[in-house]
Amino acid sequence: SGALRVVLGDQCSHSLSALDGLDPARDTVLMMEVQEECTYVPHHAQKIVLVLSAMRHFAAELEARGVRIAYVRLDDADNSGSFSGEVLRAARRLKPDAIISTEPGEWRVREAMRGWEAATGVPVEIRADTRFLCSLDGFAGWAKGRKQLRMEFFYREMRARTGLLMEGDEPAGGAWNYDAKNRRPLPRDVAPPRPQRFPPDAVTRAVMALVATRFGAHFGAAEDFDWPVTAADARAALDDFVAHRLSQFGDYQDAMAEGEATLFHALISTSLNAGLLLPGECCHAAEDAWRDGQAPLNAVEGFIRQILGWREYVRGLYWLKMPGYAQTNALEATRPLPEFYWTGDTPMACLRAAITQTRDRAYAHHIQRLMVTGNFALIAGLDPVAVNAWYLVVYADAYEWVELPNTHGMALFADGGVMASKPYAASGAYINRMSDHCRGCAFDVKKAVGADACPFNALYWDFVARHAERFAKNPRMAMPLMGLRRMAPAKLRDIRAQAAAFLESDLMKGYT
Ligand code: FAD
Ligand code: DLZ
Repeated sequence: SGALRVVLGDQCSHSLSALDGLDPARDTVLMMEVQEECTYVPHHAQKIVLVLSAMRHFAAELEARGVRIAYVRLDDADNSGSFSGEVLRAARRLKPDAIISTEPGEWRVREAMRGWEAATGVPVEIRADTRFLCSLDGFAGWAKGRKQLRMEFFYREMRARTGLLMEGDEPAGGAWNYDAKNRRPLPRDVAPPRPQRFPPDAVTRAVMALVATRFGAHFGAAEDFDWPVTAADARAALDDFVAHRLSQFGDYQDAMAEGEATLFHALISTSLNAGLLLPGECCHAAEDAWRDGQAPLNAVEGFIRQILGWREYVRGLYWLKMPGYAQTNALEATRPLPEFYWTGDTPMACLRAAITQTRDRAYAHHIQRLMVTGNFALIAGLDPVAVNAWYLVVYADAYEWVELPNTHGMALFADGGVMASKPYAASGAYINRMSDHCRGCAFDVKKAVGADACPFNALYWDFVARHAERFAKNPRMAMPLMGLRRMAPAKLRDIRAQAAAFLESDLMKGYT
């Protein structure tokens, strides 16, 4: 008997290390749809559709290449419901001489994987996930001895190491980072191009029906599914982005607009994280567009930084800091998640837009996640455990390795500054500058006090005042702290009373 090669739902890549050296005459690939993975958090219905449909398509591709597949469907009668249960069942049935897997993306699953050898009595080989551009050892080596793990320095090393956007030893164009150019709001006369659509095929429609029946109570609806589920479609999505949106990606990277869910973003995280696209492939496609004169350097550098920099960095940080990372609560935030995070039912226009769009499409772009839902959670002092769980549920691209550092570290500062050098706290003025949401909002963004005052304003100053001592020595907080000191005591008192009243109001009612 040959090896049992295990492929998980976010490992749908032909270059997966678990498939290296596969012998079609002897080996079997095991893929498992299991209840535990669908419910360890109640994922958005579209995320479950995405993963199960990608798995079914990938299994069919492997089969077409002559690979023997043991595929367990969610509704198979004997399905035990968990990875460990299914590996055991397959080992008993197929009697492999080895089990070969690729390290999983989540701590939880790695812990389970460690038990497979003892449970089955078969040697288990766990291979590194070579789809990432930085190995876990490489990241640990970079981090060793550093006081601060700033993404920017990691990114520069990755540029030099990969040669992406390099001219000899120098960064292309003479600078590493063009972020200062990437902060424009969307002008009224600029209409972002509609992204390519991916209507579900018969395989996906069958999964949609299964998910609607089994997980009908989960957030979001399976019916509106429109994500790539094969490598070919994922590549088409990348090509569509490079051809039609990349050139303006940089300019409007931080913009938000009412009714515009995707702007100039790439919409490739769902494919990258499921293994349908590889990070190197995305970076090279963008670099080629710049070298061919199709996109400016600020756009291409901005895009490559997200993938080569941020994506690799958060993964390295996750594995470096887990399992303790998820437990920290540096700002001692304890407030329950308000119900409107699940319903979108709030008079605050920016939050309503971000949350209803998240429910409808399992997607929001980075600035919505960071500066609207994330910023609100930060300044209102929402409990990081509840907020992390929300982000893991609601996005089709959410896996803990990428969701947790972004939420816990970047958005909530709950890691006390491991990831971000200052909290991303902002008042309504930021949202007003970067979007048109405030125009149609029930609240007045210019006011901090009064019945119609924008809640972000009072919450922001309340946050700064609450944590003034903690941030007194942080140079990046000097400006807001100076603003606080200059504020008349009576005004600050009114603002903090406004924040306290808002936090106790019906608008903040917790989920029951
Ligand atoms: P684009 O804006 O077009 O960017 C291109 C690609 O760069 C993305 O597809 C993604 O792969 C990568 N990227 C960009 N920013 C980041 C980042 N900060 N970390 C890692 N990769 C990045 N991303 C996820 O993939 N899964 C998550 O669960 C997730 N949770 C987040 C939670 C919060 C609170 C925040 C602030 C960000 C989160 N992100 C997450 C990062 C980012 O918001 C998404 O990757 C991005 O919005 C995906 O849309 P896009 O493909 O259109 O990205
Ligand atoms: C997210 C997900 C879901 C919903 N279902 C499955 C599944 O049934 N089978 C599977 O192999 N993977 C699934 N996944 C993805 C896994 O949760 C993911 O592989 C682990 O979290 C490790 O990153």
